[in-house]
Amino acid sequence: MCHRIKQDYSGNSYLGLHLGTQLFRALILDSKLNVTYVAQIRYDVDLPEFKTTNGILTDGGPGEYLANPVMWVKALDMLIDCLVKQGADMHSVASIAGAAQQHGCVFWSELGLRRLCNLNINLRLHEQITESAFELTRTPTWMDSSTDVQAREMEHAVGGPAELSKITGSRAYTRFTGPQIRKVYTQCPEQYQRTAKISLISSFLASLLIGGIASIDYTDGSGMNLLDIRKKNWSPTCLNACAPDLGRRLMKPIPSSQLQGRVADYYVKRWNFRPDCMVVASAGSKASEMAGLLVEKDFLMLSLDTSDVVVMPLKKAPRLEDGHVLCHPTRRDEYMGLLCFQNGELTRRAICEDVAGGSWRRFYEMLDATPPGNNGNVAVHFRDQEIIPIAKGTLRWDANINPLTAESLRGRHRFSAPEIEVRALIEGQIMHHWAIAHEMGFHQTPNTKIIVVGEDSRCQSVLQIVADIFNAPVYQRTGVEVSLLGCAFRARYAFYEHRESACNCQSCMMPRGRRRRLSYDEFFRGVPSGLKLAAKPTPGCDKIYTPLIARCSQICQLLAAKSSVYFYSPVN
Ligand code: XUL
Repeated sequence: MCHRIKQDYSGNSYLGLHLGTQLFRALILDSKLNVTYVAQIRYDVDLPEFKTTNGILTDGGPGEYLANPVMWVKALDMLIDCLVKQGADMHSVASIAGAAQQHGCVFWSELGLRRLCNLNINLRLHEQITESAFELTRTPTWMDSSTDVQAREMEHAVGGPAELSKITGSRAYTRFTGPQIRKVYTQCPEQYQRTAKISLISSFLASLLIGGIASIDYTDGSGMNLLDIRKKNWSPTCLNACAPDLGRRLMKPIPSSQLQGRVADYYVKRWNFRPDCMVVASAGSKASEMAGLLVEKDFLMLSLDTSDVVVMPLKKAPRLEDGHVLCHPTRRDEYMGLLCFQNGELTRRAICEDVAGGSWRRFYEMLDATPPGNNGNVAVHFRDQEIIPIAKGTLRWDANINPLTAESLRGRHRFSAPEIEVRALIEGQIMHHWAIAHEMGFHQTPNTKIIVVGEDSRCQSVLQIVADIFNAPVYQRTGVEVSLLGCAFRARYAFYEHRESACNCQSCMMPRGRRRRLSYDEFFRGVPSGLKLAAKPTPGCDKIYTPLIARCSQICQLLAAKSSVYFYSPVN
């Protein structure tokens, strides 16, 4: 008799955890995929003792954006407590999947490994996974851009940026984990020597859950400049270009749907998790957004969040000069294209502080008080060093600036009204995203949907600007944050997959057609994606934006040319 028929899974629930830059969030779905509990920890507010600004320590050297991993450990402890206090029954959780901000990493000490593998039920997580569990208590995050030298060294060692991109899907980027590990190896060799294991932030989360070192999944491994994205294994050439003996400090990479193991006994005893609760590989945050969307084709996702990110599904892995090709989270041997822009929400927030005293309501009213195209006023704000192009600085042009004059280098100091500043910022960001996506080979068809997600997708006027600049319909999702949902969906699917593969009974083997496991897309087909049409392009909008996009690209080129003096130090 088939245990699938015998067993009743209707009481099961599925836990998603997302360790983001500013927030750590949790979500529980019941067996019908209804959201039953959500909880969140905002590091700046709920963990003030770690003294972060927007979840990050920015008091390091130039370009350094770091975090104390103990903060994330404590946040996990508090988050589960919070779910339990709300009444969540952790015993119903059949499986857990996580996601995290990409690229950042954690250097485990020998002591840390011992403590992780022997979690003590009498202590809270952060009382045992303390600073001594790590060789670096200020560990790099995705915002860090302090590894320009190491990035160029890695490219040089593998035979150039194109070769590195051919293997790993990206040329070397400062925030990618390989250059970050190389910086630790060259600048803190003793700490590197003592490091027992290196986790990405995502696999660090899974490690805390299983009480042992978890593997890095293919999606997040693709953001390291170390994974051969076609062979799905660490590239020996890239490992050698990064640091000695690196292979033994990393676990073998695994598919995102693979189980890491069962939840550690600690969670069973402390919060009443069931002993067979499965922990699935954690993935990168954008891969998790892809998994949460439940849209199969003809779309581009624009995530307006701490970073702004463009993500698109790819059947094959193209060779890119810039931008990233990552393994797809839910489709074997498929990929996703990713473009990340450093100047997203934090830049919008800084301008909002500046012109509207921090009031988003006032900020968006200002946006509404200006016409599409802003009468030719356009600005590019790379307050933090931008990723594509590598550039820093702000440049404002009004309609009178001639790009071929010296004036174009200085631009305007300020626009004549704060409203113009607001529209110039938003339009400048979206035009830049459009231009780079097209440079990277994004082809729009008449069926293309632009799906806008993230914290800053709440404003209708912003969505209208996206529709007009992309000249395509814009869709928005209702409900909980898509990355978090992606985690819970992946947990649900992994439970299904595991159950299917564990079953060898006669009724499952016959007829043969019934034995075929549903793909992720098939499994969730019919589940509402929560997408709704949010904005249609205004007729004639291309006449306004086509010339403005050209001017915006000229501004970006000028900023990149100016910045190259300060930021590029090619390796001989
Ligand atoms: C993507 C990237 C950021 C982080 C933020 O490459 O660096 O989007 O993933 O979580």
